[in-house]
Amino acid sequence: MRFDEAYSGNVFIKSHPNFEESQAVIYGMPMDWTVSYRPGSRFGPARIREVSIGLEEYSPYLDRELDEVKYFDAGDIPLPFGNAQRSLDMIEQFVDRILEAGKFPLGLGGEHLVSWPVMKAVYKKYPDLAIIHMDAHTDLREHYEGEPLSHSTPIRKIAELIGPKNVYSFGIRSGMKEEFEWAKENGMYIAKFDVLEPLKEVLPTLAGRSVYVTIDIDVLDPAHAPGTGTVDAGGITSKELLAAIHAIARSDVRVVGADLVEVAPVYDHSEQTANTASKLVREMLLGWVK
Ligand SMILES: [Mn+2]
Repeated sequence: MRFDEAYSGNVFIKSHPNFEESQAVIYGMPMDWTVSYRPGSRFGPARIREVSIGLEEYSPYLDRELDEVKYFDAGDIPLPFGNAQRSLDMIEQFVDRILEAGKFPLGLGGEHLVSWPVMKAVYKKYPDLAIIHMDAHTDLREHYEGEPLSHSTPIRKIAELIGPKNVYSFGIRSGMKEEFEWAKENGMYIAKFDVLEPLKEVLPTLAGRSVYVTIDIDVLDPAHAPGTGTVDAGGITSKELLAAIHAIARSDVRVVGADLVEVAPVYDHSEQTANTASKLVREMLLGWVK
């Protein structure tokens, strides 16, 4: 948790050395201790930073360069291994501090449960909040094998906090029958299988709203992002996910924070997942930090 001085270690390309002068803060949440399948996403944030050196600084999609956005890389939050509740509390306090300073939080996971305390913190500041969630999985379970702190529960938790009608999920292709039924009964929006076309329909209805965007890298097909814990066939292409980021950037919603989670380098033998993730982060910075 480094706010006051430039960090000389592994940082995202072109990070600004000064917290106070920055518009956005990149931070890692290296937690993977509640995953139901393969662990390893605790190493995601560091790998995304390392491969970011291979990025161009210019986005031909947005005609913008990284120099035009000031973002500070705060490093990884030093989370206590194995203690999910304390980790979540630390993440919430950390994000509170970023929001108090008036900056845009851009978090890197880590398993998807890390998004729950972030969204909670963002909701405290922006009561008109809506969530845009891109994922292969519903993440709407109440618990997993009796454990409510699980990476399959964060969307259920935020839906119960802010109201299910304020949560919009895209690209969903995996979950229990009961999760889909719960969403339907409670008026929560779920776009199955696709992201871009349904997103284009939803965005005008969210015009003027504060929106937090949480992206699970496994919304991508395993062919595009094999380096993740819970792969699921039948996903979207990286081209569609980039177009979705740009559609949000060009819409009238006010993006107030975002995260990208579940990159797990140990399964990422070609490094294509980390490289894709770092490009997604560049486009999120250039498109959403204004
Ligand atoms: Mn997922």
